[in-house]
Amino acid sequence: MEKDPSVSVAQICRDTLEQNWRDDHTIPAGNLYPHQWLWDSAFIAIGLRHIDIDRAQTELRSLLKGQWANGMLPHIIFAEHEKASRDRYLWQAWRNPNAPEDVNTTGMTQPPVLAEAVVKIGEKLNMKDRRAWYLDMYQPLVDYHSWLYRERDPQNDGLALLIHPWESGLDSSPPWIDQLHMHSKPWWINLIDNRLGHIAIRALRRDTRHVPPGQRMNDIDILMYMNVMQRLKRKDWDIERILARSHFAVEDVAFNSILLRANEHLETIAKTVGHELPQELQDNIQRSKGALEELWDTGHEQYFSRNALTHHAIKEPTIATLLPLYAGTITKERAKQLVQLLHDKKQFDSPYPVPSVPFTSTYYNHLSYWQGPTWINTNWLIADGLERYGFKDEAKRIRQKSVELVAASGPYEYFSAKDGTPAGAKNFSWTAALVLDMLSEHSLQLEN
Ligand code: 9WN
Repeated sequence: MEKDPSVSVAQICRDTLEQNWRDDHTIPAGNLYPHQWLWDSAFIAIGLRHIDIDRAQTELRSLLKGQWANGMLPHIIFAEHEKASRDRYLWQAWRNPNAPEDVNTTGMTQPPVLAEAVVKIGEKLNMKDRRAWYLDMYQPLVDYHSWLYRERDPQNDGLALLIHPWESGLDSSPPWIDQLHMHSKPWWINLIDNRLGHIAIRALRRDTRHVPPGQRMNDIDILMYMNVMQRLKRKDWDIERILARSHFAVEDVAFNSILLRANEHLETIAKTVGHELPQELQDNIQRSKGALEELWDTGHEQYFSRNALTHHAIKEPTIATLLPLYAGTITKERAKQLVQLLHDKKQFDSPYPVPSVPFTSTYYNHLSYWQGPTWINTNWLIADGLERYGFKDEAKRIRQKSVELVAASGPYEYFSAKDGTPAGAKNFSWTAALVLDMLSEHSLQLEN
């Protein structure tokens, strides 16, 4: 009998998740990412539910340990072992009175995929267990979404703002690099942008010890990211003080698309447990439903993130323009326009869709982090959105190609959209988890 190739894909994915499991959560990848990340855990739980539902629930419950008193879910919960002490100290979240006392976290968030993961797990449970599960997660989610609007939408325009590119999850995406160079370039950067300076920065970097430097952010950009982080820390992670004199805040298309979908899931959760969402949150959710339209650019016919303070569009095309498909709040007409971009060979159509920036972008580089390669999490989100808008063939192709990438090379962090070359971290958890989900949910003929 011919060997079914999917047997090994699914098994490799399960092995990766096993290998990266730590007590009550899954790290994204050994060496490079030794802590727990917020949106990683949500994606990971979506895959884990096919292997072990208790473990999937534990993965999400463990995120709540890091929740701040004001409702924020931090982007990282730091490992407690000795080797992680440098990272804990670098962030000093304890400077803010809202930070939890018994765990160490960062002072910023990441895309709110949590409600999606909660619902996806709920779908696997009988009604009694589902209600109990949703009840457990309901208040933390309400607190988190309320915080997002209270602290991150000070202008009440229905779009949450981000204060650091790491919050977007698409760290080195061009709009962020653009804003960084425009508004947050310290005077001393040019002085150290030379050979010796680079040698010094490289010696301090841990990531490039594990991944070829050309596949990560460049030395100067990463230093500038660290510099912004230090500035936020000096304001004790206090949003009022941060925004009082900042020019560096972005209303990010991808983040807000994810928030819109998460709101819908939160409404489902509330309905299932028979609770009314707080009135203020209901109003905010309502107001944000049409807000993505503010980010549509007629002329370029796509969505752009914008500077949250000036409201100027940041006209750097990226994969984020496709995420409103996932939000589900745009018109069918808009969805069709986005699908055209997906079919355009100069933009996003590629042998291994979907590249993180279009081929026409001046930033495009096939192996460079969020500036070209295909990532499985954005594929998962886009395919989910396409399917709900009725573009089933497009959704299927993206999933099929994602699985093929992992079948050929293993669950890497990202892949060249042109030739499938694997890049970034090996044995990357969300790649493994989401491919398992694609195999289990979408009869791709590769399931074992
Ligand atoms: C910083 C863990 C995280 C992902 C992000 C990805 C990358 C971190 C880094 O890894 O970011 O948060 O060190 O570059 O960009 O999306 O959550 O997998």
